[in-house]
Parts: sequence; C-alpha cells; structure tokens
Amino acid sequence: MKVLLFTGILFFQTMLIQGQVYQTANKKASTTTVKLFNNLFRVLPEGVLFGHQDDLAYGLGWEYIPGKSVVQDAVGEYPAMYGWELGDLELDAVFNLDSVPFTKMKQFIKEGYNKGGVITISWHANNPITGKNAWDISGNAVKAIIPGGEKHALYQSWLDKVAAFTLDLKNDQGEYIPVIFRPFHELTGNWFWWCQNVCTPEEYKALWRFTFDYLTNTKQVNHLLFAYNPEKFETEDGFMQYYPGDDYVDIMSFDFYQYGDPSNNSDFENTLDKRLNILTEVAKKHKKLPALAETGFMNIPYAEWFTKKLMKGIGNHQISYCHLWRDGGLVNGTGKYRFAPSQDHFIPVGRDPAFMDFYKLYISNKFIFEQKARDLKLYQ
Ligand code: BMA
Repeated sequence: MKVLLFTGILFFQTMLIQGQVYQTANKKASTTTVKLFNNLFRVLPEGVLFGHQDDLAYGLGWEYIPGKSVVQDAVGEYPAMYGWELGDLELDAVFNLDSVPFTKMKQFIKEGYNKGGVITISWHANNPITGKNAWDISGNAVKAIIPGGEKHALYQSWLDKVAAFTLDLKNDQGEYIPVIFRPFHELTGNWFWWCQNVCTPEEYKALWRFTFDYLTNTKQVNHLLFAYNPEKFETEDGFMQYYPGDDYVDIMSFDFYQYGDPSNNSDFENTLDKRLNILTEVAKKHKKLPALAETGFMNIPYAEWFTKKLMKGIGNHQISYCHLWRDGGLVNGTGKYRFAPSQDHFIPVGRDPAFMDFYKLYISNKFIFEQKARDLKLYQ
C-alpha cells in the first residue's frame, strides 16, 4: 500500500514538474494508461508517431513471418504505432475480417508494446440487424443496439467479446497493455451502419456512451483510451456534431486519404492542413490529443506522395500520430494493394518507386519510429 502510495505521489509530482496533468476520460484508467496519455502530450513537440495497420502480420506476398514488418522492410526500423482490427470478433470468429487470427493479433500487440510502440484498435463490426458487414447501411442499426433497442442484448454480448479480447492483453509484468480504441470511425461518411446518414447525433452519442460505460464500468476494462474519429468535416461544428462529450473521449482524430491525381493540384495538402488547423485547435480547447488516425494513397501512384503531399499537409502541426492504412497482401486472396512502399516481388520494377520518398520522410526528423518511441519511454 505504502509503495503504491509512493509511486502514485512520484508519478503525480513528475506530471506536475512537466506542467499540465491530463485527465483520461475513464477516471479509473490504469496507471500505465494514464502515463501513456500524459506522455503522448509531453512528446507532442518531439514529432509525430508513425503507425501502420497490420504491420507485423503481413505485406505484399508474405504473411506471419516472425519479426518481419512492412515498415522495417522499407526503412530498417519498426514503426512507433501498430494498428489492429477487431471486425468479426463479435461473431466468435477465429480470424478477423482481413483474415488475421485473433490469437496471433494478441501476440503482435504484445510484440509492438514490447518494442515501446503504441497500440491502436479499430472495429469494423458487422451490421447487428442484417448480419451483413460494416458497410451494410440498411436498417436503423444504431437505434437498435442502444439501450431500449431490440438488438441491445446482442450488442452487449459483442462488447463482452471485445472486453474479453482486451483483458487478454497483458505485458510480461501482468499489467494490461494500453490500447487506443477507435470504434465507429468515419462517422461523417455514408458507408458504415453508424454513419451520419443512418443515425442521428443523439443515437450515435448514446451508442458511444453506452459502449464506454459498459466497457469501463460493467467489464472493468480500464486500459483503453477512446478515439473519436470523423472523416470529412469543414468546420469545428462539423467535427463536433457527433462528439459524445469530454468525459467519453481521449483522442480527437480524423481519417483522410488521397484520391485522384495529385500531380496537378494541391487539394490534398491544403485540405489536410485546413482540417489539422481545426483539429488541433479543438483538441487544445478540450484537452484531448489530436491525431491523424488513417491516411494513405492506395498503391502510391505518385512517387513523391509522402513528402510532397502527406508531410506538406502535416507541416508544423503538432499531432500525436499519423497512421498509414494496411497493405492488402495475399492474406485475403484478392485485391493486392499497398499503402506503405514495398520491396516485394509483386512490384515489377523491383523497388517501389515511392521507396526513396518514404525514406526521406523517415529521416526528416518530423516523425517518430521505434527507436525514438522507445527512448521517449511512453509507458513510464
Ligand atoms: C478497409 C479496407 C478493408 C478492410 C477494412 C478493415 O478500409 O482495408 O479491406 O477489411 O479496412 O481493416
């Protein structure tokens, strides 16, 4: 007890010395989770943590090779953030919707954490009314699963599975590994059953709050940081329209992808800059961490995309992390594509044309990869 009290006081003092103490939305968040949250604020001026979805699991033409990583293959160093996806966990499936076995995912999460990296999890849950996938927008699914809805009990049973998965994530000392949980993302789009075209702000907020309360109170999952994550928005009001409240959110983020031909216009970097302006302002006001939760240019047809578009758009904005989406490799059979440069044999010219440019981003000093993340001791 004495030791615990002493550690608590020491921790609090450290935070005071460093200035502001940031409060996690979950007041019962584990010490490690609170430390991560505060450290992410502390390191904001140090650079942007670079992340990649499914990085340790597969890339173009390979899967599940111990120690292999898409980012490490490209630049010689692992990323600072690892993203994973829970879709189909709610069905008791062995594999997620992208064919990653959940048992392996748990190991990868531990591996990334042991390297000093940050873990984030998304959830493309199936439509609870139709049983079809997350992109099926038929029915009033959100209304059906919030308290009072006819599928509420089903949704609770899904959260039981999410809780069981996350409660299985422990480090070597037996402590829970903190996870940035990003459910019901891209809500300002029109393609998921939780998007703004198929649910009202009140329904969405009720869903978020129930999810938060059920996980943290009923299931005692106290190692999650919650990330709110619209896609398109043009104003602060637009960003905040579905925001469930400061007591339910730790991270404010958005997703933004490149489409079309970026060689003859500045749309991507201009819009990214504009949205990051809004995001960083609103995050500061609410004492939340700002982040770019998903980005990329599928197959990187513009070889200088990383420096001329992504880095340019991010500019000097202080954001916590920038997370590149997954490479669709052989894992689900079809649709091979990549968001990170690959040296794989599927690229006919040998080395990816975007490789050098990605390397420039790597050595730019604006981004944090494995080594620096470890040195920054994000969990201490
Ligand atoms: C999407 C695509 C899908 C994938 C989903 C969940 O954006 O990459 O292929 O199933 O994310 O990871």
